[in-house]
Amino acid sequence: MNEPMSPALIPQTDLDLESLWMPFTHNRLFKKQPRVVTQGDGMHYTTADGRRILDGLSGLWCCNAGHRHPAIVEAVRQQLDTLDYAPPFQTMHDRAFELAAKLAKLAPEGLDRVFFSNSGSEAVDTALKIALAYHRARGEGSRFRFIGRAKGYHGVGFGGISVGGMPANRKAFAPAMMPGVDHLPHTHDLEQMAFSHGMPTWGAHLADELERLVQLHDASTIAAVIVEPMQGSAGVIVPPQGYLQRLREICSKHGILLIFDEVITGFGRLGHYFASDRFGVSPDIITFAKGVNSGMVPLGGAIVHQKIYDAFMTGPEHLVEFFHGYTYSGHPLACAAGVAALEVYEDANLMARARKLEPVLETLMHSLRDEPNVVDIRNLGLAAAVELAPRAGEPSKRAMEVFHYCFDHGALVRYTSDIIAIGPALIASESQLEEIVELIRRGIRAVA
Ligand code: PXG
Ligand code: PLP
Repeated sequence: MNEPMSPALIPQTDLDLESLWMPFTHNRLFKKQPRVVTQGDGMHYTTADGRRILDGLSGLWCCNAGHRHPAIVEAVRQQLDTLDYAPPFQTMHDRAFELAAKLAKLAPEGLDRVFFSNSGSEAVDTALKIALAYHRARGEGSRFRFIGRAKGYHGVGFGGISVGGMPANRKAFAPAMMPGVDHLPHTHDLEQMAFSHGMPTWGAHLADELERLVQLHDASTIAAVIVEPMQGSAGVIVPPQGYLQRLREICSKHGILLIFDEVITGFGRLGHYFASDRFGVSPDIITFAKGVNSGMVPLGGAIVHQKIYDAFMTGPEHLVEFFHGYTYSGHPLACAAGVAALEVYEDANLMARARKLEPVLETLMHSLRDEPNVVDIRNLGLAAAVELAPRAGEPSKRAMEVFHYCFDHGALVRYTSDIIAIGPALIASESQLEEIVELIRRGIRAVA
């Protein structure tokens, strides 16, 4: 383990920090105590002041093969030497076809048409638009509603924050919320499921709320239900056993599309290429991003069931079927990285590795149970969280201090409200998992 250094160490840097408006960051406090990273290698970052930081979060849930994996780096380098960019509207390049074919092969049966975006937020926008246009193409244009879920995170586009269930992400934009959106309740209940190992046994009945919303709005007005199979951003909220199956049954019964937002859960986070495989539940659309190319170049997209694609493929052949797309839909560098990353996952057997590490991480995380202020511990795959009681009058401060402690002492974790979350890369060693959890333990003790 790294030797502890003095807390709140301010990295020595001559960078001008003022011009950059940082996303989802307390900009003023950050600029007083900057954490600036200049290099990444495998499981580690190096900071501007030369410290090694063990990455407990795969960057931001994305560098699933670790940093600068040589095979992915080489693929991007070769792509740069071959083709920089080609327009995706009315022209296309070879790498996008290659990656789409690979994804179609990996995705659950029937989901075999891929639309590329550059991020998870754009993937969600794409999926919502596909759902609306699909129903319209089939003469069911009355289906305009979306059902999201409390605590859901679906990126930051107007569509994504509307179906999302994070009050803070919606508050300032309330007048611009998409109309016709309702939400399922979330599945997190400290009294019923605190300290569950893996999937909680309580809570499948919460899916029946969907039946109530269908009765309320009438099935003929509902286009799609969108959920993260496991909620990531809200702090690793694991679905109750049987819950996703029930959502699937109710959607199928009423002709409602089911969208799994797998931006975090895809590509190994749960020990499989898709959470759908892990849970044995197939949605109609999967959104992905992040781990698809191990975070090397921005890339996202939607994988849709062939029946959906086919519904668009009507009318004169010379007319555009779907009025949607991005300048960088399937950028060559991003796709080259994607093809290489999928090969790395396969060749190094990283899905199996994640499954093997899961019980190790589970045991380590649950060993934090008796530490001060711990009110819940959750885990599934290579994702885990420890929830702390908030300090009176200072919500999220306790977890923020643990986060700072960990970074100052050599590990990157994530905090959201009073939850510390981790999502290490699939290449992590057991001793690295131990190191991360031990730093969290010391952090929790230090800020108690
Ligand atoms: N859907 C889901 C399920 C996500 O987790 C997005 C969409 C949006 O992706 P982009 O690429 O537009 O950021 C995400 C992103 C966190 C954290 O709280 C999670 C995400 C992003 C940043 C931080 O740990 N998820
Ligand atoms: N704004 C303007 C003025 C544009 O011309 C374009 C694309 O051509 C966009 C936004 C959308 O950009 P992107 O395709 O990168 O999402």
